[in-house]
Amino acid sequence: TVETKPAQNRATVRREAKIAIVGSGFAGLGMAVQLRQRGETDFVVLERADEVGGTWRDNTYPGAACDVQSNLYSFSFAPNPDWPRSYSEQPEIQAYLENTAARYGVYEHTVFGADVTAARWDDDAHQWIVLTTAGEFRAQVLISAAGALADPTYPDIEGLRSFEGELMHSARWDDAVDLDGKRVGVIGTGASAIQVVPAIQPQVESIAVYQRTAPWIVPRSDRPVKRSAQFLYRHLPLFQKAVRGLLYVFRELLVVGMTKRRRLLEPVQKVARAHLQRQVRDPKLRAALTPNFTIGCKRILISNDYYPAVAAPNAELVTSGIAEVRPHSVVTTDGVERPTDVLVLATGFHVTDLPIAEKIRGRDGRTLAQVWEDGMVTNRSTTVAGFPNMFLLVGPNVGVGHTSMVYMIESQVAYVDQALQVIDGEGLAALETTPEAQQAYRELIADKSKGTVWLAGGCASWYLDKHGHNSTLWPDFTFRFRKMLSAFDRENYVGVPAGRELE
Ligand code: N01
Repeated sequence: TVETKPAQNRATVRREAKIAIVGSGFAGLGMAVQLRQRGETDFVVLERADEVGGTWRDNTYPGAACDVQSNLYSFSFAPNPDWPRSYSEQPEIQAYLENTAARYGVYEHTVFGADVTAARWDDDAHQWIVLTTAGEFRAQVLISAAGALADPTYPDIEGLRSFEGELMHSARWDDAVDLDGKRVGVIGTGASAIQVVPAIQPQVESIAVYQRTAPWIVPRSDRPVKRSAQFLYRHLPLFQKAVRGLLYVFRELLVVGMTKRRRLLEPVQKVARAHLQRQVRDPKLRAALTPNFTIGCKRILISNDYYPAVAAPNAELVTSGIAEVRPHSVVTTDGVERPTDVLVLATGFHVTDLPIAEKIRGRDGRTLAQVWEDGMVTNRSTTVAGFPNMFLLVGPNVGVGHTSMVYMIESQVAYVDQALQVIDGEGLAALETTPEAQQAYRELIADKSKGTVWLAGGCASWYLDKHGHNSTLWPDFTFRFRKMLSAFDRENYVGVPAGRELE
């Protein structure tokens, strides 16, 4: 057995459990709660950090907030009537996740400081052997909820390692770094950068924003939630449910433009263009901030304060590429050297090259990453042939750029839970999907992705893998994803009764 976090829970967790869940972000928590609700308690949650929360725990940079309204970006089983703003900031979301974990008894299953270093399927014992920094665990079922926005990418820029000022990735913010009066450089202009730049710009002496590709930005309609609304949410849960439903439907309409009729994105692009026009007066700066691809090809960003921050007297938008980083400066390809005290890398995450995929080895000894060399293949985004009793949450083609990931996570959790009940109900030692089901799903994704703005919008993004395939996004309405996962497709799986080998 191993002690769980002393401050939060008093339990001990067995090193051999029926189910091991990797990660305790939205996906891991959602899965753990589902198991508890069904009365399944023989599981362990392996968490590398010292708190639950996943990417919301890790992204503490100033200005970190969600760009999906909280009424939608929350668990359906745990509506929160007390969200203070329509779009919550990181501390509120993190507090919500910690509360949820406490309320539903997840802490007592969680081992903190357990970073998975390797996991391998033992075909004789029909078990996963999971090696972590907190020792070895064994489980019949492995559920990876490690997430896609878990491991930051550090750009391959010459001299970056030689930088002697403060260097931090947006996803690994260090509060101890004092920004007052400092010359700051921010590399990247994605969702993270456009939040951190306005949050720190008033405080620093100067800020240089290194932009490789200008993003599309639309206005953010954020406001405090009125007390009357909170009152209604608390006493009339159906009202909050209705608001959630409306938000869901409204956002879902965007999918039509992204996947089927790109012309429907034109009004959205117009709104973004007008937003830029209104907020940036200088024509030269405006031109530099104007994207050169169709809106939606990359994630559409929302902000009211990014453009004003970049247009501020102490800010500079740098569009020349970075040639090298020196110990105290950044040099661009036009030969300009900018003295820099603090360098912020808002350069994103390993999404199409998931680090966890290098650690999990299936029946034939190959890692998921090796099996996925030609592209990430799965059955219904959740299971992989050759990896018995393994389930992926927030794996390939589950991402959504327009709506709440929590909806997708809950769809997957329900599917995995059904699979677990099949394993129990049929007394199986192992359950594994077929290569044929995988191939069919691959074709379905390729077919649905054809002509989408992500492939045809004229941009490069992390939505596509190195082969140019959409391996991250669900290319259709999200209710279709839910429908697809609503019933476990038993016919696409081979079950191994206890005591037998998989053919
Ligand atoms: O990362 P990104 P992010 N030299 O990969 C640039 C979620 N999220 O952390 O566009 C120079 O989107 C890169 O340039 P380019 C959300 O799903 C959500 O911002 O590739 N620049 C780009 O500008 C989001 O999509 C919220 O040309 C380099 C930036 O770095 C995802 O997280 C908030 C470079 C990376 O953008 C990731 O967003 C924050 C280099 N070598 C994040 N390498 C919500 O509100 C990279 N770049 C919910």
